[in-house]
Amino acid sequence: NDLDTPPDSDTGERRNVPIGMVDLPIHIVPWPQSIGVSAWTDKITAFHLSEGTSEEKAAAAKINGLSKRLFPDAPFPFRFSASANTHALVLRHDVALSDEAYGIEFSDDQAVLSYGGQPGRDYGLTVLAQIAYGAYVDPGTYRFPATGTIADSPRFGWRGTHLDVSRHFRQKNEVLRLLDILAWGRMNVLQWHLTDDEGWRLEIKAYPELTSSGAKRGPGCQQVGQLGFSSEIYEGSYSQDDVRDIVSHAIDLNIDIVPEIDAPGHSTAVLKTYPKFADQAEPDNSYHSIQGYPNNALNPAMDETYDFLEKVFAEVASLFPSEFIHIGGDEVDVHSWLESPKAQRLMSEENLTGTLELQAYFMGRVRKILAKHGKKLAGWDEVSHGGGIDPDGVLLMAWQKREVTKELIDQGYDVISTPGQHYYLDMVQASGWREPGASWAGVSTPEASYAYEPSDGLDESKLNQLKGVQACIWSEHLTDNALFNHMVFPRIYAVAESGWTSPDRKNWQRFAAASAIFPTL
Ligand code: TNX
Repeated sequence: NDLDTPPDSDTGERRNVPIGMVDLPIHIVPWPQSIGVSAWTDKITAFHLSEGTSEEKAAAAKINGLSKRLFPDAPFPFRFSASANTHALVLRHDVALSDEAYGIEFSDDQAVLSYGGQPGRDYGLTVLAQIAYGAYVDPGTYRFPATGTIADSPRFGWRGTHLDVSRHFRQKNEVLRLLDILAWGRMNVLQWHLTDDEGWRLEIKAYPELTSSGAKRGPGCQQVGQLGFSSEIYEGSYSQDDVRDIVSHAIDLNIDIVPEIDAPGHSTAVLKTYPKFADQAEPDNSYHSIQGYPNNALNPAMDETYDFLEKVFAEVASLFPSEFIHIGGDEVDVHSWLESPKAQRLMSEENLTGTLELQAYFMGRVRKILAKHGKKLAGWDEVSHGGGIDPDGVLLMAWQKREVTKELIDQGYDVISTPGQHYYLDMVQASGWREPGASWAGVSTPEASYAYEPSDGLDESKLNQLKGVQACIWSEHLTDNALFNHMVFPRIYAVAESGWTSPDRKNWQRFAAASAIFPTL
């Protein structure tokens, strides 16, 4: 008796619904791979952990904290309780389940939650909290399935969100809250876009001016460009202590933070802060990036470039425990190198036939720097241009259009699907002058984002190279939290559900109704 299927429309029969009550919804996002519920409990106020290890009790307290932080205004926050006389919750570690898998068996007086590892345990508890917040009856009471089963594990191992904090900065507490929001949707990666033309946001001890100067724009500051013309100084950055706090919160919530240092392009903040990293022979103003910044790329033929990156990546690698560091690689205006004698010399020494090949040469060298620190390279799809690099262990984000996913997979790369047309949360959601956002990739309605299937058109035999999906929060347009919320919800959870739930189990109406339990920033 699956809740996917509506009640029988001939008889209008509902499943064991108490007289006088409408059928209760179940809001779970993302929707489980298997769920069947046939009866509901009477009102209950909390789950009592009747048995459990100290880790299990701590996990329940953690999910209490998560839902309390997400919904501070809920008058009676749902909780897992230590006191007796409530519905019992039994936790069971099950070695047969994978790390992220969990299952729940509901019966009249208890629920048994089996889990593979810490993520599965936390996901199961989160799902119970979601059921409570979705089936809120009257102040302080909830109903739960009294007979039913959930068996669940994710479709993809990478269910990511990318956050651009360069164009518009997000305070530390907002980043912490975004991690809570991801955890609520069982997402497990934050790609943190820490640097761009408009500001460098991460403290680097070897180059303190990157933040003391490179994180500022406005009157009297160096950076100019599309966001550089405000009448006040705009600034913001994270100290390394801030980062440690954020990383530890993420680990607690089973989220991997993948830092992104965007190179060689999108580097105005670096080049204006440290003019010595710019090739003085390049013309000042002849070439512009797509966002209008003149010559904003680090020069791949200068030793200074690699010295700089060595020191930066050494610090980044020590701050973030992630397997990958994302090095950007997008939208490089390679033409400025045409006028650099150093670049020309290197190209002839290395037999490089063009500037895109020079870009690929740069990627290969950066990859070696990362490897020294035990990190693998992730980048945008342009890392594959100009001949690309050896795809072994390289993860690329396919952003430009759907076909790119297939092209990269055919070249041997592991790929995350993040198409601008569907997964860029800065795209407008409707046409019309009042709808905020960018539109270079078209209109991206929440329903279209939800419907996008990342594996369409891929060879069956290569599906294992599609590692997951990612929502991208580019922030040129996100000037305040109201805009952030308007653009991010519900599309972020549309991507979360595509990352978790099998395509045949998705249902837009059911998903849209669950927005009653979506938080905001
Ligand atoms: C393209 S996607 C960019 C970003 C912009 C975004 C705006 C990508 C790798 N680069 O620099 O913020 O479009 O939608």
